[in-house]
Amino acid sequence: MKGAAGFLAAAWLLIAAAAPALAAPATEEAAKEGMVARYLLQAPDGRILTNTDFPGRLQLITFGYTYCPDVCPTTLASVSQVLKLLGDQAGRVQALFITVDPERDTLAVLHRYTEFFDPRILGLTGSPELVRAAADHFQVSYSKHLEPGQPADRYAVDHTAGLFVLGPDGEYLARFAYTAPPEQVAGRLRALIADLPRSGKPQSPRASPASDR
Ligand SMILES: [Cu+2]
Repeated sequence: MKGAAGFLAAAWLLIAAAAPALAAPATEEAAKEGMVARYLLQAPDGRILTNTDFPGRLQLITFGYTYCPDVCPTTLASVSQVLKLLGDQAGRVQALFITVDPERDTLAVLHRYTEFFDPRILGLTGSPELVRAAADHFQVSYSKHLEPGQPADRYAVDHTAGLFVLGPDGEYLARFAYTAPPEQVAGRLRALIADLPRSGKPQSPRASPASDR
């Protein structure tokens, strides 16, 4: 698993490096009508987390599963690259990987998987019902597929790909196709971070008058 993910991450970086600077494709997508950015799930350290539990920070969310052969490794390698591009500002963003395969993606499995890509990525899971509820809110669909002749636990899970960005109050802000270049995602996040209230420094109306000029 580690080897395969590492290979995919390396392949992805090669592709990204070789891509010529063409016009940016339309990779930021409009929100679907009726989409609600809401979840109630569990992190590997046992914390129960909801979409409002990261006040003052952005959330960069993707749905997937650790046995995913291609899309999820590509997406998480991209998220890792986005965090690197953000540098010091990466602390204003919480990256989250929500499993759509809670039966196999235990807390320990999730933790090992996300840590491989970037220790700052937090895996989230829950009961099948809570995972389904979160996916339904985000209008992410997923379904199991078993190839004939394969053991029952060797199923694949087809799932909606892409990245969601939530704002400082846990509300939906933006959505990207999973093919969005990390530079584009990082650029958009930087602009959103610039609009965040300064953490820990309440904005005083009596700030230095010089700052008004
Ligand atoms: Cu996947």
